[in-house]
Amino acid sequence: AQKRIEVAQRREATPITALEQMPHFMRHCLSARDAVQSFRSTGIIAEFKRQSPSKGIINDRADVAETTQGYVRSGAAVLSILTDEPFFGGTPADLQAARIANPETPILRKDFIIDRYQLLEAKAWGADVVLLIAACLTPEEVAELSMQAHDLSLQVLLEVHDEEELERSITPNIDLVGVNNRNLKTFTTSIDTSLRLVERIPDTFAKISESGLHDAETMRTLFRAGFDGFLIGEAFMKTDDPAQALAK
Ligand code: IGP
Repeated sequence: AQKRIEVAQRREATPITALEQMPHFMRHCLSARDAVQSFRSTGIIAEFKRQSPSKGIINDRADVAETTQGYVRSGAAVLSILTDEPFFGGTPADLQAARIANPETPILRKDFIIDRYQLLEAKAWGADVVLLIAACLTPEEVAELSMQAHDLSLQVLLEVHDEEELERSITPNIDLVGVNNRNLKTFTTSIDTSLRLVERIPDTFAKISESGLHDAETMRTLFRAGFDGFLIGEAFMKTDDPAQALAK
């Protein structure tokens, strides 16, 4: 409900015709899916995240351009930029700054997407792929939004937490399926969620394990289980120098 109000306010300030005039709107999108699946890829989707509901402030000093360039230099395949302000302290300006700083890396708009207007924003700000969270959307909404995303040449990452969400939400217009290891009720993370669900994700989609990932050994386990990509935020952002964190 809060998102609905937020979207309505932004639509009031910036109508669709204005979004369509923005410089990145006509830009050719990069493939996040190819970036994680290609032979030499690290599969790492590195996230810029200042704060979260579960951890509070993680890092409120890091510069988005410097941090994301550091991620890319150290091998990130894709960047994930939070644009949700109320819960995660992200902004549209963060995404636009990351885009300008990293012209050749696919970027995920990380937000709670509930409306086609947000897809147009993602396109205008320079994103290549959007997150759709199964827990927040009906199967019909997932189908509709993913079709609209594809019409704009944006790829779609569908996030699921369990078998039920996966089975009800899967539609052909999805490119990547992410299993969130974080339990939304307790905020604890367990990679068992990923290991349990991976076999149920059809091979037509890239497979991403999300949240609570900290070490290379865990990523090797997930890779062997069939995952192509790993979404990592806090492990990088909580260090003194997030730009260097992935290199270590
Ligand atoms: C990153 P972590 O534990 O490495 O910081 O997790 C990412 O998976 C997490 O930020 C996330 C998220 C989300 C944030 C996953 N799904 C949906 C906001 C909305």
